[in-house]
Amino acid sequence: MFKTSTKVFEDRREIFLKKLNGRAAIIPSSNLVKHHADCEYPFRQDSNFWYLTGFDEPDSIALFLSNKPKGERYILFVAPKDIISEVWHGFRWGIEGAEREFKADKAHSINDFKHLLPAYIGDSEEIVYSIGKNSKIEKIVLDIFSRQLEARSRVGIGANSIKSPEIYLNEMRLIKSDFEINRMREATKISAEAHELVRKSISSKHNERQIQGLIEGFFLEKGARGPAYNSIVASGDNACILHYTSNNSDLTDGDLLLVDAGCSLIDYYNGDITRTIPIGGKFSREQKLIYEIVLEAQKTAIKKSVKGSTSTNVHNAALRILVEGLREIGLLRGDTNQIIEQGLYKHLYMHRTGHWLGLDVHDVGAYRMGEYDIPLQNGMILTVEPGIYISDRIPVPEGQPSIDQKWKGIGIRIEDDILVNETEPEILSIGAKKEISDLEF
Ligand SMILES: [Mn+2]
Repeated sequence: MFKTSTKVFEDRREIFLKKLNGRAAIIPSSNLVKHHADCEYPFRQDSNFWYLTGFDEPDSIALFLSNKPKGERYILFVAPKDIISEVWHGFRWGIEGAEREFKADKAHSINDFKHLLPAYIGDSEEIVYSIGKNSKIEKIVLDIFSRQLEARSRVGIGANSIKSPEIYLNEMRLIKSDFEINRMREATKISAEAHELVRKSISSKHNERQIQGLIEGFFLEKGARGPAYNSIVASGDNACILHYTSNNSDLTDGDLLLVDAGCSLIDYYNGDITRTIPIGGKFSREQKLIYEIVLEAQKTAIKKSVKGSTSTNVHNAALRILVEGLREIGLLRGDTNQIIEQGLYKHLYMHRTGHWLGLDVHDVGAYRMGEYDIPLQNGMILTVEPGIYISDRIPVPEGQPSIDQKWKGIGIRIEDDILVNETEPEILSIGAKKEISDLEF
């Protein structure tokens, strides 16, 4: 039932059609996925389909015919109106709704896709379709493509290759428009407020699951769709498991609590924030030393998140501070450059410092083209999230100091969402406090 401004999507379709330059693009929606018995996971629309259509139903396909005149270029295949089915599963816009409300030049029933597609794409030189994502639609597309390929040798027209839509869409989605920046401000604001709620009420909570409930309940209360990804609520040593989502341990005074959580708005824009706070209100000496290193690494890396810099620069800036800090406290040994070049820090810091953020939490777009790093540009949004994770799960590399018991079980990550601007980087998640003086009570 949900519908947002149509203009935004019309503008995107115009740009996409121009980029297609004569090609025909087929972009399917997501489908419902079975959870158990006859229950499904909550529906999550395909980000590319959403980006171009704003249509929030499964069983749909958008067809873009860039070689056709205006008014015949945007075709939607949707689930037709069906009163009985709608009584069970909810409202559908149907064929008329797809044309009237979502501005399709022409809409059809999804059941007619197979029969109508050949005539629509018959005179396009190239098909644009993402292979490997939707086996049911893919079979139809490849069948029609191979038949046309065969006929092409006789009739002289028809597609002779398939190209990925990601080539065009990733580039578009990587640079956020003013509309998108506003939506990202909203997603990151709600996400930051949820982290503040945790900070302020941690002493009244007894286990990780209650913290998860607090955060995700807040997302819903604020009108978001829910969490953007499985919330990580990891106390003590659990924080050393990067994708810990069991969230079923009791909180212990003296431990740290790492929370990595963000909301997904109703139109799928996402926040992604991590904070690590002392459960009893006081950092131990060791926890504080590690926290200070990670915080300094993060602040330095954020400063590098400016126009003309690269995501590699951002990562390297954080990495250097982490390695130097760990050397100073005796958890790494040797020359900083050598430690970095030989990866001798990877038992303590084993991930990159950030990723693009947008409609996908790990948003689309290249970070480099082979050896060439993509320069940061205005309108890009990235996370900056260095961390240190001290456990004995990964063996200490040869020549590096063994880890004293007092450090073990400390896992710290600090993550903010950054908009690259003409001047200073804008910290979208600034509302979530991270100074030691704010976290202790
Ligand atoms: Mn992240």
